[in-house]
Amino acid sequence: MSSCHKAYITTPIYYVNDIAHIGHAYTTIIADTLARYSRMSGLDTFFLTGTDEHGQKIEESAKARGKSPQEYADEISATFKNLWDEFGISYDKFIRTTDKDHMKGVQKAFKVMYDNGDIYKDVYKGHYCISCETFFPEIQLVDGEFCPECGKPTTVVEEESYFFKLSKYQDKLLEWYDAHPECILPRSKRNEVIRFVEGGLEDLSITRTSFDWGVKLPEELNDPKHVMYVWLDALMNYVTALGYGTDEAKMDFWPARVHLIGKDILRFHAIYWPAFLMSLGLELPKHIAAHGWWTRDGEKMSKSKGNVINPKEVADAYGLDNFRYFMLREVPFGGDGDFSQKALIDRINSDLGNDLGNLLNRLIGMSGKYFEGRVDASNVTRYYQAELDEVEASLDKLEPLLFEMQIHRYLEELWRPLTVANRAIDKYQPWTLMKEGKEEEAMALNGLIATILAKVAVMLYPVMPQICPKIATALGFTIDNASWQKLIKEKELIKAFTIEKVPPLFPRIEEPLLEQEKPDDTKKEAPKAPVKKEEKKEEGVALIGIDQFFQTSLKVGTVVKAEEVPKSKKLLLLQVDLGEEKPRQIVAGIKEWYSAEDMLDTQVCVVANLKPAKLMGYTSEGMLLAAKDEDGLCMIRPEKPKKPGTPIG
Ligand code: ME8
Repeated sequence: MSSCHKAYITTPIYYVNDIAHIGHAYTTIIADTLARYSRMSGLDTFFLTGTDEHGQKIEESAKARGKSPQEYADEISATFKNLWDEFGISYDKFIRTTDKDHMKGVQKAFKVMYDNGDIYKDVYKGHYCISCETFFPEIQLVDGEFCPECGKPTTVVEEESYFFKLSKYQDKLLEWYDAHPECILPRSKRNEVIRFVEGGLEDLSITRTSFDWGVKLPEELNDPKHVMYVWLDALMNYVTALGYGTDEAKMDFWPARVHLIGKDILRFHAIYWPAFLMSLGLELPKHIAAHGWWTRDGEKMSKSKGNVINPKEVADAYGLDNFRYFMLREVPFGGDGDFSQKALIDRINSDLGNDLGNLLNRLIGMSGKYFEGRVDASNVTRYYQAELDEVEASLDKLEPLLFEMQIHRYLEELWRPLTVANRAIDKYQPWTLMKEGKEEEAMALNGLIATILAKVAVMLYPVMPQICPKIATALGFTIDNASWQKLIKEKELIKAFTIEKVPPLFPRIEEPLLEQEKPDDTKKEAPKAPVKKEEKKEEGVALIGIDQFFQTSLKVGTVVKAEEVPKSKKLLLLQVDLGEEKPRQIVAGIKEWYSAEDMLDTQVCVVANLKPAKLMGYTSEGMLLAAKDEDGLCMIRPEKPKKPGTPIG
């Protein structure tokens, strides 16, 4: 049985009736993050993913394409595996339910449950939804016919079937939920499950005779016309992957530390699966963690709308690690999330570019300018103990947050040390320290910043496994169990090193990099009611949705340099600080009303996500907001001074 030094982490196994989309990538990336953290922290880790290949749905999809189910499953399973390989997903095993060992294990499990008296034969009469691969009692159907989950028509099934005595486990399940408040995460989901089980459990039909594409019953039962219900087959993957029923050497990883799933399949994992395990006499998983649903720009994704997000396209366009960070940071685990390019770009430019990338650049700049690239943290505790304490207090909170699946809070908390670092530079000003001859103090500040960056890089590594090693290299160390031990567990400072310059890790992104997909014309939406003219226009201006408004990035900036554009009557050339790595150059047509001197050191409002344009040979990277009437033009400015880069909206 699994000791506390082992961590077994699983994703659902994905149906091979479709290719991977953002939802599959999300589950897999969370699991990968947990697995990477487990390994880095020295746990013996086993990370499982794979594909679910049997059942009526797959049989029908294959038929529709003129392929055998096996051929079809081979093809689609490979697309999942290839994508995870391209994404560097660190799985230890990719299981397929058509694997021989898996099928043997499922047969063994069936036999054990049968011998325990938990399986009996009867006739199943009822409704089946092929799309959800789920039986529904008549009472749950919508209008007596349609699936309550997906809305598709169900088929009436009346066939001989083996049943699993689920009802027998009702009380034991309730005891388990009660004794283990964290068995289902987030905890609110556990209450839903408890209410469902308290409502009464019916025995579960676990074999079918009306199609063929599934695992046969154990030979001893001598009943060849039955195949196993696809969910029984699929759930067993979590133990057959460890060798259950064949070579059981890896069974010491059981029970799973966490089964990661989407909320759509919680009932199978939180009710059927523990009941099967009880029947098999196996321990129950430590956690079943159900995440929410991704939509796109506020809408459900579907092929007919043409708005399904291809994770590879997003990762190729925006960077895999940026995509990973976005998905994990944007949505509280368990809640639904909306994918929009604007939200992704904001996370990259703000959290990653401004807070993290910029800090590394500041460190490289300071060390280069004052110390020929040297960084030495020996005197940090002498000058900056308060800052260190604040950083360590945040870092101490991280590990529990991760395994409670509060991954967004993990990342939020991990950003606090970056704020401490950025604030320390602004407060202690290395340039002033150097001017005042306080070289030791300035070097200690350098050491503080490097130490913070190193610790953040270690803890961010599981989420951003490509970029964090680059940060570590610049800081002269490698991310592994030893550095995690020293920097995180033992709270050590970074060893003295000479910094390496790195190209900017998070180049600013000004506009969406992916084209919006067009709806599929073959499946036109129902015509919408015509919009009345007065609803559409206001004073001749087309009305826009709030989403369109938020596509404009408006920010407060401070003019740090202003000069005239030679030979131009209208243009001033401004450098405007927007809180970014370097000021933006903005060419403004305001010279008739403002001189360069008028503008210097004033605050302005800037449209920050315009495509750069050239005016009189100068690139302009933004536009100032101003109001103009017959009396002339005036700038729009914040009423009180605001930090450069403060968003307006
Ligand atoms: O259910 N948002 O496989 P599946 C978030 N084979 N996650 C999503 C999503 C979305 N829009 N769409 C899918 C099955 N997912 C079974 C599982 S396990 C023993 C058998 C994710 O291919 C989410 O994790 O339909 C969901 O649970 C999983 O994909 C379902 O994948």
